Amino acid sequence: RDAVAPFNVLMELDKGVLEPTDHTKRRHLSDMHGMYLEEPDEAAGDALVYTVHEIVVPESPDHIQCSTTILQPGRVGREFFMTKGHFHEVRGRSEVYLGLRGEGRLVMATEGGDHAVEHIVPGSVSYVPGGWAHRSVNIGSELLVFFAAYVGDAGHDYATIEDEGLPVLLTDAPDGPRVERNPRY
Ligand code: M6P
Ligand code: ZN
Repeated sequence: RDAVAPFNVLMELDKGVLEPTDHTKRRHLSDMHGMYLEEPDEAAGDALVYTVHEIVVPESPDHIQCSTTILQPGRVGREFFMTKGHFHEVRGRSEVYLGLRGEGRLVMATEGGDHAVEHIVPGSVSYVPGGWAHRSVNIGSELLVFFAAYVGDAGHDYATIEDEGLPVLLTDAPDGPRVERNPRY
């Protein structure tokens, strides 16, 4: 068993910042090349899309990985800013999301092509069962902040959804956010 002593981390609820944080990853538009239907405007430069603060614990099923994600508001073409999205390498591993700030959607899909879309709002608790890829989308005009916890050895498989994406897209339509079929899927 990996020995980890009990510890506390303090989260700034509206910013998602963990203090202390062990590890921070930042994803810019250039990290998401080809994931949006359209290419970003040159004027957007290499904008920051999201930041993930992680609490690092051993990658074993005895542990629970925890992270906060801060998604910037924005669009590429008609699609809202989103995370890359992934399956778990160990497919059966589940995950829980707790919404803290802003308004988003959690898009989930199985390898068989089933999909589900849930709301992320302050206080929402979303359960992502094993076998469902998951991607979060900021449909609002402010930051989207949420906390995630998942089984320690889950791992991230980005490759499976990298080329075709998920069955549906979240787009900014005149009457509000719209769930559209993904023509590339
Ligand atoms: C959540 C969790 C993390 C994930 C992050 C960003 O915090 O699901 O495991 O890394 O969102 O999503 P992605 O890894 O798909 O870019
Ligand atoms: Zn995950």
